Amino acid sequence: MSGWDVYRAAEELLAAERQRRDRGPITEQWPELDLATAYRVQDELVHRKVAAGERIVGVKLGLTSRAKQRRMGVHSPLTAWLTDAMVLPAGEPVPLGELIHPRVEPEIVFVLGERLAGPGVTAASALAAVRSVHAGLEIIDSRYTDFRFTLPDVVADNASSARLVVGGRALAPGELDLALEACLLEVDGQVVDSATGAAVQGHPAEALALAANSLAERGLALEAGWLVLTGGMTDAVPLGPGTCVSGHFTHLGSVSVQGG
Ligand code: OOG
Ligand code: MG
Repeated sequence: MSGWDVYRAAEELLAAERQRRDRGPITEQWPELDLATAYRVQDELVHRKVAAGERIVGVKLGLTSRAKQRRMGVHSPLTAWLTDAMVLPAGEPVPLGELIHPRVEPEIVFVLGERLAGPGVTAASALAAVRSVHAGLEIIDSRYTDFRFTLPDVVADNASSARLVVGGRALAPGELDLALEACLLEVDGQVVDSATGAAVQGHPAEALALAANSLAERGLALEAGWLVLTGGMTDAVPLGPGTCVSGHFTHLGSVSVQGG
Protein backbone atom coordinates (compact mmCIF):
# COMPACT_ATOMS: atom_id res chain seq x y z
CA MET A 1 0.00 0.00 0.00
CA SER A 2 1.99 2.99 -1.24
CA GLY A 3 -0.88 5.49 -0.96
CA TRP A 4 -0.32 6.48 -4.58
CA ASP A 5 -2.78 6.42 -7.45
CA VAL A 6 -3.27 8.11 -10.83
CA TYR A 7 -5.09 11.07 -9.28
CA ARG A 8 -2.51 11.78 -6.62
CA ALA A 9 0.35 11.56 -9.14
CA ALA A 10 -1.41 13.97 -11.53
CA GLU A 11 -2.17 16.38 -8.67
CA GLU A 12 1.42 16.37 -7.39
CA LEU A 13 2.91 16.95 -10.84
CA LEU A 14 0.48 19.81 -11.51
CA ALA A 15 1.31 21.34 -8.13
CA ALA A 16 5.04 21.15 -8.91
CA GLU A 17 4.39 22.93 -12.23
CA ARG A 18 2.20 25.60 -10.65
CA GLN A 19 4.56 26.21 -7.75
CA ARG A 20 7.74 25.97 -9.88
CA ARG A 21 9.08 23.36 -7.50
CA ASP A 22 11.08 20.42 -8.82
CA ARG A 23 10.74 17.07 -7.09
CA GLY A 24 12.13 13.54 -7.01
CA PRO A 25 10.97 10.89 -9.48
CA ILE A 26 7.52 9.51 -8.66
CA THR A 27 8.81 5.95 -9.20
CA GLU A 28 11.04 6.36 -6.13
CA GLN A 29 7.89 6.63 -4.02
CA TRP A 30 5.63 4.54 -6.24
CA PRO A 31 7.84 1.82 -7.80
CA GLU A 32 4.76 0.02 -9.17
CA LEU A 33 4.07 2.90 -11.60
CA ASP A 34 4.16 1.12 -14.97
CA LEU A 35 3.98 2.60 -18.45
CA ALA A 36 0.25 2.09 -18.97
CA THR A 37 -0.53 3.69 -15.61
CA ALA A 38 1.89 6.54 -16.39
CA TYR A 39 -0.10 7.34 -19.54
CA ARG A 40 -3.25 7.40 -17.40
CA VAL A 41 -1.53 9.95 -15.13
CA GLN A 42 -0.61 12.00 -18.21
CA ASP A 43 -4.22 11.86 -19.47
CA GLU A 44 -5.56 12.83 -16.03
CA LEU A 45 -3.12 15.74 -15.81
CA VAL A 46 -4.21 17.08 -19.20
CA HIS A 47 -7.85 16.43 -18.37
CA ARG A 48 -7.39 18.79 -15.40
CA LYS A 49 -5.75 21.42 -17.60
CA VAL A 50 -8.69 21.18 -20.02
CA ALA A 51 -11.15 21.44 -17.14
CA ALA A 52 -9.31 24.64 -16.15
CA GLY A 53 -9.86 26.11 -19.63
CA GLU A 54 -6.91 24.91 -21.73
CA ARG A 55 -7.51 23.32 -25.13
CA ILE A 56 -5.60 20.39 -26.65
CA VAL A 57 -3.86 21.59 -29.82
CA GLY A 58 -1.77 18.55 -30.63
CA VAL A 59 0.71 15.93 -29.58
CA LYS A 60 4.44 15.77 -29.12
CA LEU A 61 6.83 12.92 -29.45
CA GLY A 62 9.75 12.69 -27.09
CA LEU A 63 12.98 10.73 -27.10
CA THR A 64 12.83 10.00 -30.82
CA SER A 65 16.50 10.82 -31.48
CA ARG A 66 19.59 9.04 -30.21
CA ALA A 67 20.93 12.40 -28.95
CA LYS A 68 17.93 12.80 -26.64
CA GLN A 69 17.73 9.15 -25.60
CA ARG A 70 21.39 9.02 -24.67
CA ARG A 71 21.28 12.29 -22.74
CA MET A 72 18.13 11.48 -20.78
CA GLY A 73 19.07 7.80 -20.26
CA VAL A 74 15.66 6.71 -21.53
CA HIS A 75 15.74 4.71 -24.72
CA SER A 76 12.13 4.56 -25.77
CA PRO A 77 10.07 7.18 -27.65
CA LEU A 78 6.89 8.47 -26.02
CA THR A 79 3.95 10.75 -26.72
CA ALA A 80 2.46 13.61 -24.70
CA TRP A 81 -0.19 16.34 -25.00
CA LEU A 82 0.16 19.92 -26.20
CA THR A 83 -2.31 22.62 -25.12
CA ASP A 84 -2.89 26.17 -26.36
CA ALA A 85 -1.35 27.55 -23.14
CA MET A 86 2.01 26.10 -24.21
CA VAL A 87 2.12 27.89 -27.56
CA LEU A 88 4.32 30.97 -27.38
CA PRO A 89 3.85 33.55 -30.15
CA ALA A 90 7.08 34.11 -32.13
CA GLY A 91 9.09 36.98 -30.68
CA GLU A 92 7.56 36.80 -27.22
CA PRO A 93 10.10 36.20 -24.42
CA VAL A 94 9.89 32.86 -22.62
CA PRO A 95 8.37 33.63 -19.18
CA LEU A 96 11.20 32.24 -17.05
CA GLY A 97 9.32 33.31 -13.92
CA GLU A 98 6.73 30.61 -14.69
CA LEU A 99 9.25 27.82 -15.27
CA ILE A 100 11.63 25.71 -13.17
CA HIS A 101 14.77 25.01 -15.27
CA PRO A 102 13.79 25.36 -18.94
CA ARG A 103 15.79 23.87 -21.80
CA VAL A 104 15.33 24.40 -25.54
CA GLU A 105 15.54 21.87 -28.36
CA PRO A 106 15.01 22.17 -32.13
CA GLU A 107 12.23 20.12 -33.68
CA ILE A 108 10.51 19.57 -37.01
CA VAL A 109 6.80 20.33 -36.59
CA PHE A 110 3.86 19.04 -38.61
CA VAL A 111 0.40 20.57 -38.92
CA LEU A 112 -2.13 17.93 -39.91
CA GLY A 113 -4.59 18.55 -42.74
CA GLU A 114 -6.45 15.33 -42.04
CA ARG A 115 -7.24 13.06 -39.12
CA LEU A 116 -4.64 10.33 -38.71
CA ALA A 117 -5.67 7.15 -36.91
CA GLY A 118 -3.64 3.98 -36.36
CA PRO A 119 -2.96 1.13 -36.28
CA GLY A 120 -0.99 0.41 -39.44
CA VAL A 121 0.03 4.01 -40.22
CA THR A 122 3.26 4.11 -42.27
CA ALA A 123 5.61 7.04 -42.82
CA ALA A 124 4.08 7.51 -46.29
CA SER A 125 0.47 7.46 -45.11
CA ALA A 126 1.41 9.73 -42.21
CA LEU A 127 3.00 12.27 -44.54
CA ALA A 128 -0.10 12.22 -46.75
CA ALA A 129 -2.12 13.59 -43.80
CA VAL A 130 0.28 16.53 -43.29
CA ARG A 131 -0.80 19.99 -44.40
CA SER A 132 2.43 21.86 -43.59
CA VAL A 133 5.89 21.43 -42.13
CA HIS A 134 7.54 24.03 -39.88
CA ALA A 135 10.69 24.70 -37.91
CA GLY A 136 10.08 24.63 -34.19
CA LEU A 137 11.71 25.08 -30.80
CA GLU A 138 10.38 23.22 -27.81
CA ILE A 139 10.97 24.60 -24.32
CA ILE A 140 10.97 21.61 -21.97
CA ASP A 141 10.80 21.96 -18.19
CA SER A 142 10.81 18.67 -16.32
CA ARG A 143 9.10 18.75 -12.98
CA TYR A 144 11.83 16.36 -11.77
CA THR A 145 15.07 17.58 -10.22
CA ASP A 146 17.95 17.68 -12.72
CA PHE A 147 15.70 16.15 -15.45
CA ARG A 148 16.35 12.79 -13.78
CA PHE A 149 13.56 10.30 -14.49
CA THR A 150 12.62 6.83 -15.73
CA LEU A 151 10.30 6.25 -18.69
CA PRO A 152 7.12 6.01 -16.55
CA ASP A 153 8.14 9.18 -14.64
CA VAL A 154 8.61 11.27 -17.77
CA VAL A 155 5.42 9.92 -19.40
CA ALA A 156 3.44 10.83 -16.27
CA ASP A 157 4.97 14.34 -16.36
CA ASN A 158 3.53 14.90 -19.87
CA ALA A 159 7.09 14.53 -21.21
CA SER A 160 8.42 17.74 -19.60
CA SER A 161 6.12 19.84 -21.83
CA ALA A 162 6.16 23.55 -21.06
CA ARG A 163 6.21 25.90 -24.06
CA LEU A 164 6.78 25.75 -27.82
CA VAL A 165 7.35 28.11 -30.71
CA VAL A 166 6.46 27.26 -34.30
CA GLY A 167 8.28 29.02 -37.15
CA GLY A 168 6.26 31.17 -39.51
CA ARG A 169 7.41 29.52 -42.75
CA ALA A 170 5.08 26.71 -43.87
CA LEU A 171 6.22 24.22 -46.50
CA ALA A 172 4.21 21.40 -48.02
CA PRO A 173 5.76 18.02 -47.18
CA GLY A 174 6.56 17.41 -50.86
CA GLU A 175 8.67 20.55 -51.04
CA LEU A 176 11.62 19.20 -49.07
CA ASP A 177 13.43 16.02 -48.08
CA LEU A 178 12.80 15.90 -44.35
CA ALA A 179 15.51 13.31 -43.67
CA LEU A 180 18.07 15.69 -45.18
CA GLU A 181 16.65 18.88 -43.66
CA ALA A 182 19.43 20.22 -41.45
CA CYS A 183 19.30 22.40 -38.37
CA LEU A 184 22.02 24.47 -36.71
CA LEU A 185 21.32 25.15 -33.06
CA GLU A 186 22.77 28.46 -31.89
CA VAL A 187 23.07 29.94 -28.40
CA ASP A 188 23.75 33.68 -28.41
CA GLY A 189 24.99 33.47 -31.99
CA GLN A 190 27.35 30.51 -31.45
CA VAL A 191 26.62 27.18 -33.13
CA VAL A 192 26.44 24.60 -30.33
CA ASP A 193 24.94 21.61 -32.15
CA SER A 194 23.52 20.42 -35.45
CA ALA A 195 21.50 17.52 -36.85
CA THR A 196 19.36 16.53 -39.79
CA GLY A 197 15.78 15.25 -39.79
CA ALA A 198 17.13 11.71 -40.10
CA ALA A 199 18.13 11.97 -36.43
CA VAL A 200 14.42 11.63 -35.62
CA GLN A 201 13.55 7.93 -36.10
CA GLY A 202 15.34 7.96 -39.50
CA HIS A 203 12.70 10.38 -40.83
CA PRO A 204 10.28 12.71 -38.97
CA ALA A 205 7.34 11.04 -40.77
CA GLU A 206 8.32 7.79 -38.99
CA ALA A 207 7.85 9.68 -35.72
CA LEU A 208 4.44 10.91 -36.88
CA ALA A 209 3.43 7.34 -37.78
CA LEU A 210 4.68 6.20 -34.37
CA ALA A 211 2.49 8.80 -32.66
CA ALA A 212 -0.61 7.70 -34.59
CA ASN A 213 0.06 4.01 -33.93
CA SER A 214 0.81 4.44 -30.23
CA LEU A 215 -2.25 6.64 -29.66
CA ALA A 216 -4.33 3.95 -31.40
CA GLU A 217 -3.29 1.49 -28.67
CA ARG A 218 -5.18 3.78 -26.26
CA GLY A 219 -8.15 4.21 -28.62
CA LEU A 220 -7.04 7.73 -29.63
CA ALA A 221 -6.18 9.44 -32.92
CA LEU A 222 -4.45 12.57 -34.21
CA GLU A 223 -7.03 15.14 -35.29
CA ALA A 224 -7.04 17.43 -38.35
CA GLY A 225 -5.50 20.80 -37.53
CA TRP A 226 -3.34 19.42 -34.73
CA LEU A 227 0.32 20.27 -34.27
CA VAL A 228 2.74 17.38 -33.95
CA LEU A 229 6.23 18.00 -32.53
CA THR A 230 8.37 15.14 -33.80
CA GLY A 231 11.02 15.27 -31.06
CA GLY A 232 14.27 17.05 -30.30
CA MET A 233 16.84 16.57 -33.09
CA THR A 234 19.72 17.45 -30.74
CA ASP A 235 20.22 17.58 -27.00
CA ALA A 236 18.44 20.53 -25.34
CA VAL A 237 20.30 23.63 -24.11
CA PRO A 238 19.54 25.58 -20.90
CA LEU A 239 17.59 28.84 -21.27
CA GLY A 240 18.63 31.57 -18.83
CA PRO A 241 17.60 35.22 -18.56
CA GLY A 242 18.53 36.99 -21.79
CA THR A 243 19.82 33.82 -23.47
CA CYS A 244 18.85 33.66 -27.14
CA VAL A 245 18.46 30.20 -28.69
CA SER A 246 17.91 29.84 -32.44
CA GLY A 247 17.33 26.95 -34.79
CA HIS A 248 18.42 27.68 -38.36
CA PHE A 249 16.95 25.14 -40.78
CA THR A 250 17.97 24.57 -44.42
CA HIS A 251 14.54 25.15 -45.98
CA LEU A 252 12.20 25.69 -43.02
CA GLY A 253 13.83 28.99 -42.01
CA SER A 254 14.81 30.15 -38.56
CA VAL A 255 13.06 30.25 -35.23
CA SER A 256 14.36 31.88 -32.04
CA VAL A 257 13.45 32.24 -28.40
CA GLN A 258 14.83 34.48 -25.68
CA GLY A 259 14.68 33.91 -21.94
CA GLY A 260 12.70 36.76 -20.40
C1 OOG B 1 11.67 14.63 -22.01
C2 OOG B 1 10.98 15.23 -23.21
C3 OOG B 1 11.65 14.78 -24.47
C4 OOG B 1 12.01 15.31 -26.90
O1 OOG B 1 11.79 16.06 -27.86
O2 OOG B 1 12.77 14.35 -26.97
C5 OOG B 1 11.32 15.63 -25.63
C6 OOG B 1 12.87 15.44 -21.60
O3 OOG B 1 13.88 15.44 -22.30
O4 OOG B 1 12.79 16.08 -20.53
O5 OOG B 1 10.56 16.57 -25.61
MG1 MG C 1 10.82 17.82 -27.40
